[in-house]
Order: sequence, then structure tokens, then C-alpha cells
Amino acid sequence: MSKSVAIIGAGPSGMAQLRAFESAQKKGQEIPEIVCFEKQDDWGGQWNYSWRTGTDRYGEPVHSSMYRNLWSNGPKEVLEFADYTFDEHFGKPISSYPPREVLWDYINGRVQQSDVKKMVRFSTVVRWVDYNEDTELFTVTVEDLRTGKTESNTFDYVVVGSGHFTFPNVPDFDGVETFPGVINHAHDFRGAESFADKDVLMIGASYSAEDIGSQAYKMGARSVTMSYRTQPMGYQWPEGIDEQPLVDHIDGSTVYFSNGVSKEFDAIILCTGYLHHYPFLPSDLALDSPNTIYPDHLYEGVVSEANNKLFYLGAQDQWLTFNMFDAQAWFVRDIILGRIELPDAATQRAHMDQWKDRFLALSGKDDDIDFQCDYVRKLIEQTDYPMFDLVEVADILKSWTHDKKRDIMGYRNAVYPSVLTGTMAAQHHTEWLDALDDSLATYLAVPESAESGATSV
Ligand code: FAD
Ligand code: NA7
Repeated sequence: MSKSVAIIGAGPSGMAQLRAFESAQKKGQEIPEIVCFEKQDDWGGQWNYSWRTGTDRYGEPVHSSMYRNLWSNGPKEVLEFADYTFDEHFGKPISSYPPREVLWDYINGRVQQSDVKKMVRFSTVVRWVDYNEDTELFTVTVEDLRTGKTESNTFDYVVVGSGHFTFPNVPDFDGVETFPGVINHAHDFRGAESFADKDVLMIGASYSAEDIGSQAYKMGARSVTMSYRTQPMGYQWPEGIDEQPLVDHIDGSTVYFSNGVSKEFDAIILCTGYLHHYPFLPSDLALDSPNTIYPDHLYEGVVSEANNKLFYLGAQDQWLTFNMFDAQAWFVRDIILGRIELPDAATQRAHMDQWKDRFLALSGKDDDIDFQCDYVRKLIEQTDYPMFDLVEVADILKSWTHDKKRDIMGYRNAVYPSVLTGTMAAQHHTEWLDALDDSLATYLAVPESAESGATSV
């Protein structure tokens, strides 16, 4: 097969694409020439933690928005790879909400077993991608960050797996320049220890505000205030956390909210989300979308309407993550291998409109969950990726949202069964609120106190 594929990024999406091709190859299929360009020194994308903020040692924008004490914010049972279970990786049941390093170990474990790392060019950033209508080839220009050398090569297909939780959405607020304390976007947040005994404000009402606010509470903040634009999160927050409407203006350390309430703060974290930003793509090829579970102009959620040889993985807002990226990667692989034929442009458009109409009619989280699980099921039905019970996955996701409503500081102590193996997750030795050591070693260790029946190390 003389075709060639460039994959941009070796995060969970890019790794899924590598694994998809490898899986076909192992079944005797000839595969194209594949090069995956990854600007970081290692793979794992967001899960590859960096203490750095701003720019990295090469002067490139730091990619990961994850922080030291991050634990999975959804049950691991909804993201489990269908071809590599948690049981297989860890050899024993683990809890439903592991810390970042544990999930990185799991993602890494699947691809370590294979030979795909040789297809990745690390420390190599994609600078520009151009499509030539005459040759029907993409020219991909990259820079080896270690040598500073640029080079351009042509490819038949490009798969974008560069993620969309890196470039901060930074709104302005009247008087914000007079605030004397620290102001950061969530992208640059690395830990909440310095918030002990401080009054902190989160602007935003989604996952980042919820989790960074909870981290601040865990690390002993005097008060945590979350400011919402559309609607409050509405959890039963413990004493010391409250929600206020949008910031009206800021005067020195005092923040005035739109309901007339005002309060002094020591620090502000902008949990205001991220931009879909693809600085290596011309505007006609770059996806332009808000953070949503149905970005338009992607046939089957992955094929660029502007150019059917360009694909996006993981471009959706995510209820499902690793297994959805797999479903997408297997589907993209089969288009490239010629196993799936794309319909004409009008049929693609009609299909996208159908899904868009359904998306626009969704009301509430349960609907969103069913929508994304249906989407993933329909993709898997078209490939040889192992099918799993997506109704059960949807049920776990719905239970998770209810767990959070019931106990926002304790939901991570709940356990769920694997939909693949049936194994019930283990009750972790330490409750999340008391767990201050997030390392893989401590997570997997059996504490001495377990023998005496105590619940914390
Ligand atoms: P990414 O993980 O972002 O990886 C993209 C890769 O592309 C990176 O390695 C990057 O270096 C590379 N890249 C980017 N641009 C270029 C370029 N020009 N050239 C070369 N390489 C490039 N998901 C969960 O399932 N559970 C969670 O608990 C969870 N928590 C999260 C917490 C935070 C703070 C964030 C931001 C996300 C969280 N997510 C979580 C979602 C997370 O985005 C996905 O799990 C997953 O990492 C997405 O994979 P990806 O490969 O699509 O993108
Ligand atoms: P999200 O989920 O995209 O949420 C962004 C939040 O920011 C959302 O509540 C927005 O309010 C709010 N927002 C955006 N612009 C503004 C302005 N101008 N003023 C006030 N509030 C604003 O991003 P997250 O960072 O929380 O989560 C992204 C991923 O990171 C996710 O997958 C997690 O797992 C980790 P809205 O509701 O639109 O009014």
C-alpha cells in the first residue's frame, strides 16, 4: 500500500489512531506509511503532566492543562478500552476514580505492548499543513524542536489529534487590571496548596470551576466562590463554597457580582473554557466550533466536510473519552484502508443535518449522554472494534451525575463495575477528600491500616 498518513499529536486520540492501524496490521492487513508528530518529549497528551506554565523549554506553548492533584472526574468504567481492560493492565481491581498518573500508566500500558512508538516523532511540532488540489496531497511542515530544523513532507491523509483543551478562552472584566492578587486561567493552574486560608474566586460553572474549586476547598481555602454566566452548578456545596452570578466589575481586591453582592478575594482563576484553535491549519481546513458534543462540519464526527482526506479525532466535548477516540480512530482507519466508502457530499451533509437536529433537540445531561453513547455505538458497528454495552455505560454516566448531586465532595468514593469484565471496582483505601498523595505507588499500595479495617492511610 503506497498511501501515507500524518497524525498530529500523540495524546489519547493520536495513540488510538496508531493502535487502530496496528490492530489491522496484526490481522494481516497491509497498512499505509504512518508518521505521528508529537511536539512533547513523551506521549499521553493532557495526561503527560508538566509543572511548566506558559512556554516549554523549546519556547512552545505548554500543552497540558492538568494539575498535580488531578483525579479522574468521571468513573474509569466509562472510558475503558474495549481491547485492553483495567483488569489486564493492573491485574487487580482498582477504584473507579484514579489519579492522573494511574490513568497515564493505563494509556501507556496498552501501546507499550506494541511497536507503535517507532512511528512517533517526538519533540516535533507541526507548523503548517497545506493541501494541493492538483496532486491531492497534503504538505506537512514540521520543526524538530531539538535541532531547530524544519522539513516538509507530503501525505495522502492527515489526522488531527491535537486536542482542544489547551488554548484558554480569556474574557475581560471591567476593572480586572486593578486586581492585586494572582489571576490565572485554569490552563495555568498546577495546584491549590497556596490557596490555604485564602478567599478564591472561580469564574465559570463547568468541570474546571467545579474541580479546581473543590481542590481549593480540599487544600484549606478560607472560602471558594464560583461565578456563573448562565446557570449555577447547583451542587450541595459544603460550608465555605458558594455560587454567585456573573462578575459585574472589579475594583482592587473587591469583586462585584451582577446581583449586587461584593466580596474581597486573594486569587482569581478563570475557568472559562478553551478555544478550538489549530494554528497549523489554514482557515478553510481548521475546525471552527464552540466546545460542544456536536461540532458541525464533521461527517460522522470525524471527517472534515471541507476535505474528506482530513480527519479530526476527539473534537467533541467529552462524556466518553478513550473508548470514543478508539471508535473514531478505527472508523478513520477503515476509510483510509478503503473498507468504508464515504457517501457523496450531499449525503454527508444530510447525515450531519440529521444529527445536528437531534443535537439541537437535546434537553439535559441524560439526553447528552444518550446522544454521545449512540454516536459511539454507531461508529463501532461499522468497524471491527470490539463492541461493548453502551447502554450500561450510559447508565453509569447517569448514576455519576446523580452521585455528584448527592455528594459533590464524596462522589469519587463510589464504585462501578466494568462493562467489559464485570469486575467491581475496589473501594480505595483513602477517601478522595483525605487523599493528599496522588502518586501511582501510593494509589496501588495496600496500606497497613487496611489490615486493621481502617479506611485511610
Ligand atoms: P490531548 O490529550 O490534548 O493530546 C493532544 C496532543 O497533541 C498532545 O500530546 C500535544 O502535545 C499534541 N500536539 C498539539 N499540537 C501539536 C502540534 N502542532 N504538533 C505536534 N503535536 C501537537 N478526560 C477523562 O476521561 N477523564 C478526566 O478526568 C479528564 N480530566 C481532564 C482534565 C483537564 C484539566 C483537561 C484539560 C482534560 C481532561 N480530560 C479528561 C479530557 C482529555 O482532554 C482527554 O482525556 C484526552 O486527553 C484527549 O485526548 P486527545 O489526544 O484528543 O488530546
Ligand atoms: P467548559 O466545559 O467548556 O466550560 C466553560 C465554562 O466557562 C462554562 O461554564 C461557561 O459558561 C464559562 N464561560 C465561558 N466564557 C465565560 C465568560 N465570558 N464569563 C463567564 N463565564 C464564562 O470548560 P472547562 O474548562 O470547565 O472544561 C473543559 C475540560 O477540562 C473538560 O473536559 C474537563 O474534563 C476538564 P456558560 O455555561 O457557557 O455560560
